[in-house]
Parts: sequence; structure tokens; C-alpha cells
Amino acid sequence: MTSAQLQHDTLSQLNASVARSSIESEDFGVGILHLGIGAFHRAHQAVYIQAALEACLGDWGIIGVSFRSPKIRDQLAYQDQYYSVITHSNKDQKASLISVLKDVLFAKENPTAVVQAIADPRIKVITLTITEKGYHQDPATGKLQVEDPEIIQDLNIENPAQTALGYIVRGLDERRRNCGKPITLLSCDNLPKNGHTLLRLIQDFCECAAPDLLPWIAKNVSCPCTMVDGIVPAATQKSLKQAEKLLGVRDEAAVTCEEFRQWVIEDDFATEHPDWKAAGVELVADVRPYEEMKLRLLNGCHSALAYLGYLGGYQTIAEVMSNHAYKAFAWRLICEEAGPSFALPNGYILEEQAELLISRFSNPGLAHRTGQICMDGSQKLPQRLLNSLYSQLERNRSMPCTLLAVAAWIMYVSGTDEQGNLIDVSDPLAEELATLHGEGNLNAEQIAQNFLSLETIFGPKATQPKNLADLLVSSLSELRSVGAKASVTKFTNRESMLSSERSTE
Ligand code: CS2
Repeated sequence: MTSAQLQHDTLSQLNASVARSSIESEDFGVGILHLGIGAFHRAHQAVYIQAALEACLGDWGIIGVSFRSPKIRDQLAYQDQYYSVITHSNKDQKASLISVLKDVLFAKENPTAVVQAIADPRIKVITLTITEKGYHQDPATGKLQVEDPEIIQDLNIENPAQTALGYIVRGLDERRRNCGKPITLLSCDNLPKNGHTLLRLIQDFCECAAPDLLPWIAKNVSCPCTMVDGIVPAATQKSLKQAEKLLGVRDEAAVTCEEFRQWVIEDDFATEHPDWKAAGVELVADVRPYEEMKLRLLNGCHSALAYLGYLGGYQTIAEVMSNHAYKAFAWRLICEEAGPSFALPNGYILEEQAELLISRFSNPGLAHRTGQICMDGSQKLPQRLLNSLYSQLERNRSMPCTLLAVAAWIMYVSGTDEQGNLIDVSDPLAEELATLHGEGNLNAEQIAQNFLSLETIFGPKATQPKNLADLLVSSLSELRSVGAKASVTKFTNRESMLSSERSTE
């Protein structure tokens, strides 16, 4: 027998073990607009906002915006905006009901409603998870990609918006005319200086399309930087089945995540905001050390394990971590390569971070597909791997794990795996990247040269470390001749060599 679907009328059928909120939707009004309502927002910011509301009520209900498809809007509408978060610790699973969503808009269907929501005086904070590519930033110059066809369309303010920036600028313009009230925009994407980057791109956009909006923005809009952390794999039929078992009802919008969750925000709001502190959010003067730690340690290692894991035949990160060699590789990448490339936030210890990350990645309850993390590598590589690589090579440090990870990304985007199977490469530059491999007849030197000429990712030649090309050629050659698993195994040998050295000291 199939169970009933989660809705207001079926709440009484929820299993007693499901954590229910002490507040109900009618207790609060709307105050937050979220752009890009995917699984990550539902398992992260929405959970914090629910905790803030439970600690101290206020009008902080969320209106979500979906850019990609009407599916999540329809699912949540049918479920009266209720959904569940299934938390997998390394030992057990817990289900919690989330009831902070008020409505979800599907942008393409009603672009005006999104613009009006941005202008709505009840909205004080706009949160964003639009992915790296959603910012349309030229990585080489840091400026808006004014040549991008969607941006060209959006720069004509008369056209209905297509991009998040297009919506934001139209909405802010309407807000200025409508109520004139200040607003805070919180970028929650894994980008360096995400808030400041967002503000700069909005300004670039306005310079081309609405220059008279700039002085109002300077006075009324703040874009604090944030660091968001929490592993949230995409839902699968299996995860939805597991959710149903825990809940006692079906939830088409259930999200699965780990127990760990962190949100650090630069304390620079133009408006009031939910009681972040009561919800466990850290407000700090400077997010940078947290952001570097997150991007270089977690995300850098994640991408490295995803590319090398995928090529090694592994489907999920937990499976990758069950291979001792990959674990040793992760430890070395974090502790010896990425870690020493920046200053950790006060009170953080590198080895403790490495242990925590390795245990998080090993969580068997999270079927986090390597292929999901491999997506959009062209947008992720610089902040995750290249920043630490460049700064450490300049200091003559050896970076074999990071180089191997970059080489693995190059092999991945060729579109063919080690067994000759096709890879469905999802990346805005996918076609261009595949051509850099030629017809399969290029040697490692030629491939490395082609990739290093890609300034949008690797920067101009003059800014690249002098020995980068040679080092990349040797990592690529190794990967091409022995494959990912054997290349990674070298690091276990080194680990065991080191421990035997230590034990004979
Ligand atoms: C992952 C991130 O998909 C990816 O690229 O590395 O989504 C990662 O799971 C989160 O940033 C963890 O906070």
C-alpha cells in the first residue's frame, strides 16, 4: 500500500519520531525571498530560518523562486509548502518537518511576479543559491560577462529577465520607485568574496543598463559575504523511499543531508534580519578566512576526490573514501597542500579539520554522486584548486595531489573515461574543453599547453607559476598511463613510508 502524501491534512499521519516545529505558518508573515530554491537552500538556509523563528518569532517566512523548472513549485504547492529534511549522521537518520516556506514562484512562467517580490516592502533579505555559473562573471577579469547572450538580452531592461542578475536589477529599480526601502542580498554560493562579487556584478550590470540606479544601490543595498557549508546530495528514488519510511507519508520534496551545517555571515546588513545568533549562524567582521578554509579544504578536496573517484570507477564520494589510498590522498591534499596555502580562522586546527572532512566525506548515508560534484568544473577549479596551487608553487612547495586533481579534471572533460565509456560532461564550457583534447591524438604536452592557454580558468600565461606546465605534463602523463586508482595509490605508499619512517625515528 502506498502512503498518503505530505500535506496539511496528513500531518497527523506523520510518525511520532519526526521533529515538528513549535511554530505554524500562520504565526509569521513573509520577509525573505530566496532565488534558486534547490535542495541546498531547503536543507540549509531554510533550516536556520526555521530555528530563528522558533527562537524569536518575526515575519521571516520565505518565498522561493525556481529558475529551472516548475517541478519543485508544483510539488511544494501540492504539499501546502511542507517538506522534510532527512539528516544522516554517520550512525543514524532523523526526519524534521520544515514549515517556513510561504510560496514558490516559477520565474519563467511569471517573470513580473519575481520582479514584484524583489520590490515588495515586506521583503527585507534576499538569499541566493544560483550556482557559480549563475553569476555570469568572467573569471579572468572578475567583471560581468557582457558578451554572454543571456546577459545581452537582459541588459535591455524592456525584455523579460532571464538571469538572476537581470531579475535583481529590474526588481531593485522597481523597489526604488515603489517603496524605496533598503534591502540585504545574501549570496550563499561557493564563490570567493561572494557578497562583494555579487554587488560588483550588479553595479557592472547597472552601468550598462540602468546607471541612474547606482546611487540608490550605494545607499540602500548591502551584500554581505557568507560562507555556507553542508553536504546535500541530489534526491534519488532511493532517498525519497527512505524519507517515506521515516516520515510515514510520502514527501516528493524531501531533502537528504548530513548532520554538519555551518553558516558564517559578514555582519553588514542594510536591514533587520532574523535572529541569526539564536539559530546558530556566526556573524563576523570578516568572512574571508572561513571562506578560504571552506573553498580550499572542503570544496578543493571534494572536487579532487570527485574527478579522481569518477575516473577510478566510483559512483559516490563515500565509496571513494572506502579506498584507503584515496583517504590518504585526501589527508595529504588537505594537510600538506591546501592547508598551508592560507591562514585558518582563529581557533581552527588543520588536522582536526582534515579528520572532520574525511569523516563527513565517508558518511555512508549520503549517496553523493561523484558526477554531481564534477559538474561545472570550469567555474569551480580556480577557487577550489588553482589558488592554493599557484600560491604554493610560487613558494617552491610540492603539490602532487593538487596537480593530479587538475590533471583528472582535464581527463574528465575529454568526455571519455578510462574504459572508453562516454562521460556526460555538464559544464558551460563543455564543448570547448572537449576540443582541447584534439581527435584523441595529442600527447600530454600538447594537451597541457591547450588547457593552460585557457585564460578564463588558468589566468594569463604571465601569472602562471613558471614550472606549472612541466608539472602538469608529468601528472597528466602518469594519469594517462596508469589510470586514476594507481596514481592515487602512490600516496598510500608514501603514507605508509612516512609512518614507517616515523616509527623508526
Ligand atoms: C560540492 C558542494 O557539488 C559540489 O561542488 O563540492 O556542493 C559541497 O557539497 C558543499 O559546498 C558543502 O558545503
